[in-house]
Parts: sequence; structure tokens; C-alpha cells
Amino acid sequence: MALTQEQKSLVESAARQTRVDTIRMVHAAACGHPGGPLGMADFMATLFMQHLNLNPDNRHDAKRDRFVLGNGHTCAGYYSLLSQKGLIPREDLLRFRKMGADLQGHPHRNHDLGIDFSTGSLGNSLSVSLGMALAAKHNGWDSRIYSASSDGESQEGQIWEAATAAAHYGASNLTVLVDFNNVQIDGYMRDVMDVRDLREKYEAFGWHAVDVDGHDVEAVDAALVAAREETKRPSALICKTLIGKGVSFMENQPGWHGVAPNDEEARKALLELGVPDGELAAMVPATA
Ligand SMILES: Cc1ncc(C[n+]2csc(CCOP(=O)(O)OP(=O)(O)O)c2C)c(N)n1
Repeated sequence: MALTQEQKSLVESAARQTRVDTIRMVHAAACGHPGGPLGMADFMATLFMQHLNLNPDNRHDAKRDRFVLGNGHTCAGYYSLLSQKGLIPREDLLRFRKMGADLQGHPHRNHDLGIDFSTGSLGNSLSVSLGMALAAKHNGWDSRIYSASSDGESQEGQIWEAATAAAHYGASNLTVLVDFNNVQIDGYMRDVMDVRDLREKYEAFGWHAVDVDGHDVEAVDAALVAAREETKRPSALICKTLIGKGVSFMENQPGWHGVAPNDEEARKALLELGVPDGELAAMVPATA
């Protein structure tokens, strides 16, 4: 069933909150990765708000859904969504990347916070997710396993070993959402190492694979619904996105892969994201 107007508004407002939190967190830490989370915000909010069965009451239930963030450097947005779902206290977000804080620059497994796996070293996320998917099937659980990945992570050979095994074992409870923004740490993907057409590749490996506009929450939702209906094949959503989406000077700029905005840039970004002028000084305290 398609998203109702109310569901669509909920997802869109979660995506906006994810972008605002990301800017504030990376600014407060004075380091981190703002571009990826801004680009992923729409499809991640659709997944977290409409599909992922994870909440404070079931976080320790082995039978719940699982999520693995393969492109772990984009975790500011992930932490924001976990906080919006009540798993991470809001006040912890601004301790992002601080010494001793739970929310480090790459996710650290912590079931109290709903974080299912430690990531950051690109390449192993699909294998881990497949293990979780096969365990769930083996145990007869209904849980679904979701994995986020990226065009950059798709350059890792282990992804394709997992893709082969997932199709072979019919892991229909596994869905990967690939952030395909054509950008990675060292520049545009076509200049570094082009992964070409990932939909065709996943399809050739025996998956149900679709291209989807990663900013169209209704299209992402429909693709996630179709993935749930698959009974034999794992599913891949190749989410076409713009790195830095929502902040004009960050959009499609590889330079914003892993650089914190300064005070002025952070305020400008929040203004573009709809934060009222009068709230900017409190939301972006001067760091100098
Ligand atoms: C195994 C491994 N090699 C290298 C890195 C360094 N690294 C961090 S992010 C990144 C680029 C990843 O590309 P992508 O996720 O597409 O980047 P984005 O779209 O967020 O810019 C690389 C190579 C790493 N984290 N792990």
C-alpha cells in the first residue's frame, strides 16, 4: 500500500531532522562526514520510520529486524534516526565523536542503543547482514535484515562474495540499500574506480534489484514494500542520491565527504534546511 499523506509527512520531517542534526553534530565535533548523511536522509528516514521494526521496547529481542550501516562514516544521520526512534537520548547527539562518548565517528555495536554491528572498515557489511539473515531464516523468525552500503563500498571484493552467497542461499529476508551518489572520499567515482551499473550487477548475481530515486520517499517506500514481497531472492535498492542534498553549497561536492562546516557554514546550512534565523545562534554556538 502506498504511503498515506500523514506517513509521507512523518518521513519527510524525519529526513529534515536528520539533516539538521547531522549539521549540528559534525559542526559541534569539528570533524566528521556531513555529505553522505544529507544524501541518504530521505531513503534512511523511509526505512527507519516505515519499515524497520526496531524500538526501545524490542531492542533486546533477538527476533526483531536488524540494520547494518556498511558505509559507517555516514553514522551522524544513523544516530539521529536512532534518537528520533527513542533509542539514543537527544542530548547525546551533540557529544558525537567526543572522548568517552558512545557515539563515535563510526558505529560501535551497542544493543542498548539499537546499533547491531560495528562498521567503518568498508566491505564486510553485506557478509555480516547475510549471516544475520540466514540465522533468522534458520531459526524460523520473521525478522528482516536491512543493510546500507554505498558505491564506494561496492568497490570492495567481499561485497560480491556476499552477493553470490545471498542469492545462492535464497536470503529473501535481506535488503541492501546502496547510496549511489557517484562520489567517494577521493573524488568522483568515475575518476577513482567506476563501479558502473549496480542494478545490472546485482541482477546478474541473482538478486531482485531496482534503481530508485533515493530522494523520492514514496518511490523508496514502494521499493521496500516490493522487497518484502520477494520470497526467493535478496533485494537491492540502488538509491540514486546527491551527496550533500538540501544544502546548496554541499550538493554534489566531493569535498564535503568528510569535512566539518565552520560556524558560518553551519548556520547557512541550517538556514537552508528551514531553521528560523532567530534560532541559529543557539543551535550553532560559536566554536572559535
Ligand atoms: C576497508 C576500507 N578502506 C578504505 C576506507 C577509507 N574510506 C572511508 S570512506 C571511503 C569512501 C567510501 O565511498 P562512499 O561510501 O561512496 O563515500 P561517500 O558517498 O560518503 O562520499 C573510503 C575509501 C575504509 N573506511 N575502509
